[in-house]
Amino acid sequence: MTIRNIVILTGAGISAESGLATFRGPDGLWEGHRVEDVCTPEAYARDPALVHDFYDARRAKLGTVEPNAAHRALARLDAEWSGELLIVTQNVDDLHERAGATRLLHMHGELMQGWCTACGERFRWAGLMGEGAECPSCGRKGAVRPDIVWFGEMPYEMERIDAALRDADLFVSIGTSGAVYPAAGFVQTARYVGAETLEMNLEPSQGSLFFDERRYGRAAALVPAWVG
Ligand code: BV8
Repeated sequence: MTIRNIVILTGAGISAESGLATFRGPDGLWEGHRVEDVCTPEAYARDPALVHDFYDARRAKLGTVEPNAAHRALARLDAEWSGELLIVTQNVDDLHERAGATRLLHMHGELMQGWCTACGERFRWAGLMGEGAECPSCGRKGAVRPDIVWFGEMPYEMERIDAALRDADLFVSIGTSGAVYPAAGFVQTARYVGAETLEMNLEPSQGSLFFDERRYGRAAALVPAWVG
C-alpha cells in the first residue's frame, strides 16, 4: 500500500526520556495522588487547591526539560512529509511544539494554557496559577482553571481527529499504555478503514494485539530509527 496519510498518537512515554513522569509507571504522576482526586471536575470542585498544586508543579517542571530525539524525529517527519500528517498528542506538555512540530493537536489540553470559566476565554499561562488567579480577559479572580481535559470531559477536536483517522493509510501509536478512551480506540478506527497500524512503546500496551506491527523499546531510540 502507498502511504500518503499518517496519523500519529503520542502519550506520556514519548516525553519520559525528557524527564517528565508518566502516569501509570512506578514513578507515576498519580503515585501519591488518586486519579479521582486530581483529574476530574469533581476533584476540582471539591479541592481546587490540590488540583492547582498538581498542575502548577507539572508546569514548573516543564520549564526545566527539553524535547528528546523522539520529539525531534517527529518534527522532522512533519517538516518533510508531503502527504497528510497529524500528530494527536494525549500529552499536555509543549515538547512537540518546542521540537518544531506544527501539524499537531492536543486532545487532552495544554499545561501552558488557562481557561476562564467565567468568560470562556483560553490563554497562555506560564507561571503558577493557584486558586485566585485573575483572568487576563475579563478580570475575574478565582475563575481560571488549567486548560486540561479531565475524566468525564470531552477531549478537544474529536471531529478533526476522526476525519484524519478515516483518511489514514498509516496509524502509529507511540508511548501510550492504551488505558484511556477515546484515544485507546483510535487503532480500531484505523483498522476499520484498512490503515496499517504500528505501535512503538516500552512494553505492550492494552491494545497491542490490534497493531499489525509492534516495536518495543525506548521512544528516543525507536522513533528516530523509524523516521529514518
Ligand atoms: C470522555 C488529563 C466522554 C491530562 C487525563 C469506562 C469506565 C469509566 C470511564 C470510562 C470508561 N470507558 C471510557 C471512559 C471514559 C474515560 C476513560 O477512558 N477512562 C479509563 C480510565 C477507562 N475517558 C474520559 O473520561 C475522556 N473523556 O470519554 O468524554 C464525553 C462524551 C460526551 C460529553 C462529555 C464527555 C477524557 C480522557 C482524558 C482524561 N485526562 N489526564 C493530564 O493530567 O495530563 S488522562 C491521562 O491518561 C493523560 O491525559 C494521559 O495522556 C492519558 C493516557 O496516559 P498515557 O499517555 O498512555 O500514559 P501512561 O503512563 O498510562 O502510559 C505511558 C506508556 O509509555 C506506558 O505504556 C509505558 O510503558 C510507556 N513508556 C514509558 N517510558 C517510555 C515508554 N515508551 C517508550 N519510551 C519510553 N522511554
